[in-house]
Formats: sequence, structure tokens, C-alpha cells
Amino acid sequence: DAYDYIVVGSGPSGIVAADRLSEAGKKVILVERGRASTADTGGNYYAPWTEPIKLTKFDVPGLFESMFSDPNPWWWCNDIDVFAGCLVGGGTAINGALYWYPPGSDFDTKAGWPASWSDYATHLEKMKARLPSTDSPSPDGKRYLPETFNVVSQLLKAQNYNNITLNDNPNYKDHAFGWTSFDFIKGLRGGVKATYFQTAKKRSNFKVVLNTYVQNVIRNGAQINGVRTNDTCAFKDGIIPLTSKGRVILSAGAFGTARLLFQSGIGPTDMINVVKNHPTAGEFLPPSNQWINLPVGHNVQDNPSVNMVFTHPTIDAYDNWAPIWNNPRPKDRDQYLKDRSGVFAHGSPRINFWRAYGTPATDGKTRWMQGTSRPGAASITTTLPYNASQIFTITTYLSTGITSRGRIGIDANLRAFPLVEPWLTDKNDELVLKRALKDTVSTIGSVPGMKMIMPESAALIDQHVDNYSRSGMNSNHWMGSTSIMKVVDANTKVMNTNNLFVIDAGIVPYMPMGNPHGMLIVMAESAVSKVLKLAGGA
Ligand code: 6FA
Ligand code: ABL
Repeated sequence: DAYDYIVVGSGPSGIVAADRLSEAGKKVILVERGRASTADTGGNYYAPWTEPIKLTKFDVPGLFESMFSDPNPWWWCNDIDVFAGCLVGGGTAINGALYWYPPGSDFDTKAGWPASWSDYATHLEKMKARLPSTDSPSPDGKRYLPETFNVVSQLLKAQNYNNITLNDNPNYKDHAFGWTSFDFIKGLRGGVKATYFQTAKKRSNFKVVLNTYVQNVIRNGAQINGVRTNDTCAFKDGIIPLTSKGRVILSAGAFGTARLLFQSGIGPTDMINVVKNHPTAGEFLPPSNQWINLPVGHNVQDNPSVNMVFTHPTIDAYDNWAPIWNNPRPKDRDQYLKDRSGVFAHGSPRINFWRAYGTPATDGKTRWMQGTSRPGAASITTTLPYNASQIFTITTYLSTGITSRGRIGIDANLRAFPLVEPWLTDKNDELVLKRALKDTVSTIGSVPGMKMIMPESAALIDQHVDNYSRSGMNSNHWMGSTSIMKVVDANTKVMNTNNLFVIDAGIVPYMPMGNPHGMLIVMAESAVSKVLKLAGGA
């Protein structure tokens, strides 16, 4: 059974691509290595208290923080060294679901996008039509645990920030704050798997296979003939073939796609040689005269982020989210069981803010900072006494404009990892991050009762950043490993191939403004429309 389009990976990018291709009448197979996630995808990983309503860990927004405390976290990709979701929905099945409509700067030619991408607004409208955002996710219209918003907004107002509905004005990203925006729907994790995936599944020309690991593309020079999987029962020799004008779209994520390309003989020679020396993967490589030398894995970015922890007498730290899986607060549990409203209809953050910085960087570039605040804290190191039931965290990220870059690679066991860590490799990023952290707390005196506990004072911020492990700055927003115009062309086709495409975070050449999955859906809408228009395909 041959396909017009084989899409590898069911993250936000792969699901949007597969939905639009099948909508256009193409014969499409979506191949996902992981298991089902939410109930509407066939998942059944229930919390003890959500079993009666058959909602999984991935469905209930308020269970998000339990991703990081589960004793058996089977959904993380077990061969990638950083957090990555390997299940239906990819990162969007397990992420914080912060959801931003991208500003124009996310698709700017100055950021490395070809001019043909400047119609991003058309694609943004398509996304909004399928998946509107909400900053008031509980279906009863009330906002729960609002104290963090109230305290941090006082702090920011004293710095002349404006309180706006953030997604009403995506371009307003200097001195702006607002309620956190999500893509939850009716008290459930929504996102692409509740929308685009559901329409695709209804089409007879669309097929999805789970638990199916793609190892490499089958390649004869520039021509791709299919993909090799680990499922030799469903597919002869594990191979899924393409029709004569068919195409493969890799949407396996910034790490997953880079590795698939290495295993297909595409990338820097040092990485393809790692594959060549592998006992089983090596034999599937094309001969070395067919290797395609492209900077796959280079030019990688992720937001550097640093946490600061505070207390305030009005904050309810929500027991630091520890009991939510086994012992939720009975009132909140019962409210959610009744009509999916209340604390469990929210994610953990409550407020987000942005500010632009021209200085103290010395390279003349503007860098944006983004702040996220939530009740509780992932970890606290302090010598100060504090009231644990009143803690909250402000995470400060640097986003658009950062210049630091790293590299993704694979080790001898084909594990993917940051070969060169991307955080603060450029001193200018470090200068701006330190300044942004100091500015954020500069008005603490205007918020009666607010205390800083990590670091122990504003004067210790430089030291806090210097002592912060670089990998602790990981924000899970990996971009750039198959950058557009470096690895793929303006139509997302891998250079020097006829019919191999990449549509995922890897092609994004520059750090987007916000947590990226909204921007990635728009990117995928734009990319798939270009692929459909490109002559020569099925
Ligand atoms: N982004 C946001 O916008 N808001 C957030 O709140 C947010 N939070 C998080 C977060 O809390 C965590 C812990 C993580 C890890 C990420 C977060 N992100 C957030 C980032 C966001 O989820 C990612 O940027 C986004 O999901 C990236 O989308 P992509 O389409 O580029 O790639 P994915 O990794 O999502 O999906 C790849 C899929 O391919 C997976 O389903 C994987 O199982 C599959 N796959 C990989 N290799 C494969 C192979 N060889 N064969 C078959 N399938 C494969
Ligand atoms: C994101 O975009 C980040 O990638 C996540 O790291 C972040 O969640 C979510 N959004 C929500 O803001 C944090 C959790 O709140 C922490 O408890 C956890 O320690 C951290 O992710 C791990 O990276």
C-alpha cells in the first residue's frame, strides 16, 4: 500500500500537515512512534480520581505539574536527553499549553524567513478559526488561584507595564502583561489533537499508525522512495512505500528529525559517521558518495530561562502541586468531576509579561524577555526561613533577538542530545538576562508583604545566574536544527533532495516571541500550503 504523503511524527506540526494534506485529497499516513495520549486519541492513563470520568493525565489541565513528579514517565522520548513528548500530540500532549498568537516578528525576513513567508497572517487566521485561545479556561468563566496574578501585576504596574489581553494584540510585546493564555477547550486539553487530528481521522484517505518508529528514509540519491520502520508485521520489511510522485514529511521534532536525517545519510559527516559505526543502523545508510552534507543540528536555539522564588501572604502555593495526582483537594476534585471547572481546568501559570531590551547588549540588537509566574516552585535553594504555603515562582526567559546558538548531535547509541549547549554562549544574552531579572524585582518594595527567597536578595542576581547550571536554563523550546534556507529551502524541501520535506520546530531560524507551539501551528499551516502548491508532487 503506497502513500502520496508519509508524515513522520504527530506533534503540532505533523498533525496540522497531515490534516491539510488529507483535506486536499492526498492519500496520507501519519506515523507516530508513541502511544495514545488523551482520551479522544484512545489514551487511558487515568489519575486515581479521574478514572470514573475516563479522563487521562493528558486531558486534565490542572494535572500538568504531575508530568514532572510521576514515578513512571513513559511519555518522554526515551532516547532524547532533554524533555520531549513521544506520544500522540508530541509536545502538545504534555506541555504547559501556554498558547500565543505569534507577532509579525516571528516570521520576519530579518529573522531569516524567506519573503514568501510574509503572508503569515493568513495562516494565523486559519489557526484562530480552528483553535481559539482562552485566558479564562474554566468553563464557569471564573478564574481560580488568581493571587499570583494579583501580586505580580502590582510589581509590574510599578514598572509602567500595561495590563492587556495578550492575544488581542500579539505585536504588543514591550511592557505588556496579562492573564496566561491557553489552548484548552471546555476544561480539557484541546490543541491540535482535539481539532486538526479529529478532522483528519474522519477521512478515508487518512491513516494513522502508533507505536511505529521510523528509522530512516529509503533514498536513492535525491529520490526518496519510502520510510523504514520497526514494524515488520504491518509493513513488508518494515517499509512504507511512496507512490511515484509521493513525498515524505519529517515532523519528528528538532531532535527527532535531525537524527532521522543523520540516519538517512543527510547532515554533517561527523554525525553520519556515528551512524555508520552503529551495529544495526549503519547498514541502512546510502553509500558515502550519496551522503548529503548539510548543517543539520547546527544553529540550534532555546530560550535561556532562570527561576526566582518569592513569598506573599496572599498566595496559595497549592501544596506545590504535589498531591494533585493521588490526593487532590476534595472541593476542587469534586468541582472538576462535576462540570470540568475550577482549579483543574487551568494550567499552572497565571500571568505572563514581555519587555524589549536594547541595552545593556553592545551589539545593537534588541532582545525580548518573557516572564511567566505560577504558584509553587520546582526547587528552592535558600538559607532564608520562609512559609512554604505562600511560595510562587517567576521564570524569566530571553526570547526573540537572542544570539546564542548550540548544536544537536547523536552519541554512539544514537541518543540525541545537545552536543553544544545553546544557553548564554553569547555574552550579550547574559548581560540582558541579568538586567531583566534585576528590573523584574526592582519594584518589590511597592508590593507590601512580597519577599524574595531565591536568590536571597536582588544584589545576588548576578551570582544566581553565574551559579545556575546551563542545562537548568533549558526551556524545552528547541528550534533551528534544520533551519530554513540552511537545511531546507523556502518550500521546506530538504536541499539536494527531490521529495523530502521537514515541517517542525527544526526549520524555525530564530527564537520566537513566546512559548512556541502556537507559532509552530502557524508555521505548519504556512509550510503545508507551500508544499501543496509546489509542482511535481502527488
Ligand atoms: N510550548 C508552548 O507553546 N507552550 C508551553 O506551555 C510549552 N510547554 C512545554 C513543556 O512544558 C515541556 C515539558 C516541553 C517538552 C515542551 C513545551 N513546549 C511548550 C514546547 C512545545 O511543546 C514544542 O515546541 C512543540 O511541541 C514542538 O513541536 P514539533 O511538531 O516540532 O515536535 P514534537 O516534539 O511536538 O513532536 C514530534 C513527534 O514526532 C512526537 O510525537 C514524537 O513521538 C514523534 N517522533 C519522533 N521521532 C519519531 C520517529 N523516528 N518515528 C516516528 N515518530 C517520531
Ligand atoms: C513552557 O513553555 C516550558 O517549556 C515549561 O518548562 C513550563 O513548565 C511550561 N511552559 C509552563 O510555564 C515548567 C513547570 O512549570 C516546572 O514545574 C518544571 O520544572 C519545568 O517546566 C521543567 O522544564
